[in-house]
Amino acid sequence: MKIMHKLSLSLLAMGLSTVVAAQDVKAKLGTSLPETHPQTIGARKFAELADKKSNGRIKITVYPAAVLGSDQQMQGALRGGTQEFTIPSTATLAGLIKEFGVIGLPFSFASEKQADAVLDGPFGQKLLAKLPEKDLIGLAFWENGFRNFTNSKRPIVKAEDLVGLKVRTMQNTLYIDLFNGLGSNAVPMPVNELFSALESRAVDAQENPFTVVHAQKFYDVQKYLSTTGHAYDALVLLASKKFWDGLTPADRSLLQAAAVEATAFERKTSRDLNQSARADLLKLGMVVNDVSDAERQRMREKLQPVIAKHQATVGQDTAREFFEAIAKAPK
Ligand code: EAX
Repeated sequence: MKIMHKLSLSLLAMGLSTVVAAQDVKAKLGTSLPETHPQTIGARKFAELADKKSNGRIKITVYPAAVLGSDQQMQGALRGGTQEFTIPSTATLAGLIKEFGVIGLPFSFASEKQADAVLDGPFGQKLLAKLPEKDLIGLAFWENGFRNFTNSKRPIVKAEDLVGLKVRTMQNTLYIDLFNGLGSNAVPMPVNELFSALESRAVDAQENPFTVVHAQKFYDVQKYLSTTGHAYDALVLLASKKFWDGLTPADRSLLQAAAVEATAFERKTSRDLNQSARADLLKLGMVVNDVSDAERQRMREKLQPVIAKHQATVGQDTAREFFEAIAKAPK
């Protein structure tokens, strides 16, 4: 009798341990920018929060600076289920889901506050809802920031100064048309190939927020920084749908809570660093000029055909909803 009693107790204990113990989760998160950029600083925060909220059960390892590949290669790895998270510019998603291209329409957002309101509101959530059909889960929009222009030839004081420059752009038809529309020669490439292209003068110019110029050390190969602020660039915290579907509902809620906290942290980090980066870039020897509102307006007017073309590309309904959301959002 005693043996049966012991056996039933051990079976019960095994059963309970199987029911109670949730699985350990291991995940890879790749970013395209260096340790010092908010994209990777935010990624480490997200991993730290997931670890803390799961009492060490969920381990997300962060691989910075395109160690796991370019933004678009990592999106492919998520879709294939061989990588779990990445945080690209939404512009690099537009080839996969055309509606994401609307965020980068030039001169759309007036402030980060307005961008937050639109991206965190119904319009942004509608965009994120399009990701699962491409085997991706969008957890949150993060910030890259307003994109400015750097080059090795001359200050960009007026629109005509862009004419003839070879400009690296993201691999996104809107950005290619944007700079060709201003008379430059657009050269699309992943950001992890950009420093050497600038150093070898394969390209004269690029455009990115101050934080990217600083984190990628573009000040070593670019003399002029001109504050065109021609587009706001959002990032998106992406998960692999194959990975996500394999999680328990409790772990999905835990990671969503970690994403909310990490989003607020990343946006604050981005804004703080963007302020200090401009002053640092001056100290690091860049010649910085503010492009006047009048000249930015002239660029916007010159770009009307490009903006009209890409409103059609993203879909007129999407474009209309986007501008309606902007009109309603606080500046
Ligand atoms: O993914 O490719 C770019 O210029 C982007 O700003 C950046 O890498 C974010």
